[in-house]
Amino acid sequence: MMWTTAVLLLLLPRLLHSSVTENGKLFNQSGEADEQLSDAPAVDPKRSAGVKGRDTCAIPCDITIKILQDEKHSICAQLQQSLLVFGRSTRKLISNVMEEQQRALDILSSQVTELMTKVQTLSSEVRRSNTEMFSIKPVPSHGRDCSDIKDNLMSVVPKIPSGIYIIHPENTDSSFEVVFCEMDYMGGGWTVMQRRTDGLTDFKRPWADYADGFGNLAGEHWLGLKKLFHIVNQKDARFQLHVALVSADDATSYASYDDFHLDNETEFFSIHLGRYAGSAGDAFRGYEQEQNQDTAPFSALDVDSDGCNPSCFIHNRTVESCSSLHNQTGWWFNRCGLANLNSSPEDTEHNQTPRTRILWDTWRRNGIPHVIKSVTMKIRRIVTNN
Ligand SMILES: [Ca+2]
Repeated sequence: MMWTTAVLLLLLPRLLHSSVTENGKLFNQSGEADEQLSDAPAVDPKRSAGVKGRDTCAIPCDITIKILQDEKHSICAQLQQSLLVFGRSTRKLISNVMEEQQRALDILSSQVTELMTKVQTLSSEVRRSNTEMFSIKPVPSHGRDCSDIKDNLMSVVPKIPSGIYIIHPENTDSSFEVVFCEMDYMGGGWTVMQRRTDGLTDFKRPWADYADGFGNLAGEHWLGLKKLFHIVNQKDARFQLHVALVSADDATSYASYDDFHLDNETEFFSIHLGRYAGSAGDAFRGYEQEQNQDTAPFSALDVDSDGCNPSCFIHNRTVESCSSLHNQTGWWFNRCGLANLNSSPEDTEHNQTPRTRILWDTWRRNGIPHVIKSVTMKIRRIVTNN
């Protein structure tokens, strides 16, 4: 390769200066005929200038021509040989470059293949995790209540979160209901029917609101008597009621009833309670028969079934409406009674009567009822043999 290039470099100036024609004439680059190299006798310009018309060749012209022709043929042969060598070298060079490029392409191709494999693996991983998510997503909307949702999800997810779920109780033609499910408290599966914590939700409501429900499911709310009726009156289902109380000084207590159901709206959603258990006392039944709120119908400010008809005498006061006495809230009043969990956590209006506050009279310390700052009422299915 190196010597070929050297020969070419030696020959190139000469080749560029002139080219050889078939008839033995030499042409310069512009194509003009060089008379000195024609078949005519060679003439030395200096000599011909002095001796005009005389043959001035030192060597006979035919010999000079022969030498030049030989030289020409030799140059042509060398040129052809050089071109051949150059061609072969060029082909080899190109071949080497192409082989190198091919190798680089092969490496790139294998890298692309490897990346594609990784992408496919990742895609299948994503598809698999999506499938797993979708497989549990519809389950929460196929429970009849929070206990049913818990039972359905238990085999699918290790920990069921508390939160807002869609339920569809049996024997209802209504649309799906939204409820808050407590899945952490005492084994979970609780459907929250009432929560009172900060007093930010107004519980001074008419009958229609207590029938349909109001408030914020994630915070303070009343689920609604109609929804509650549908949940607790499902076929082959029995529910327990749990009342969880927190006092102003952060003491906790509870009252539990092993059966809880309601009559329908024509019976004013009368409450029915089973056996009591707990630490807060049975305020629903109170100390005396006339304080017993079990089987009492629900009353509100505009629907009065409170047992004070026309009036009761309570704490040296004549009372016509227990709802009015209890901060215009709704409840299962019976001659007002000793329990009303819908009153306010705080006495925001500085009313001096304790009946404007959350009332659970049987939870006492040193004979004095606790000041209650928050309460949650929740229900859960009781496992039966039916
Ligand atoms: Ca009344």
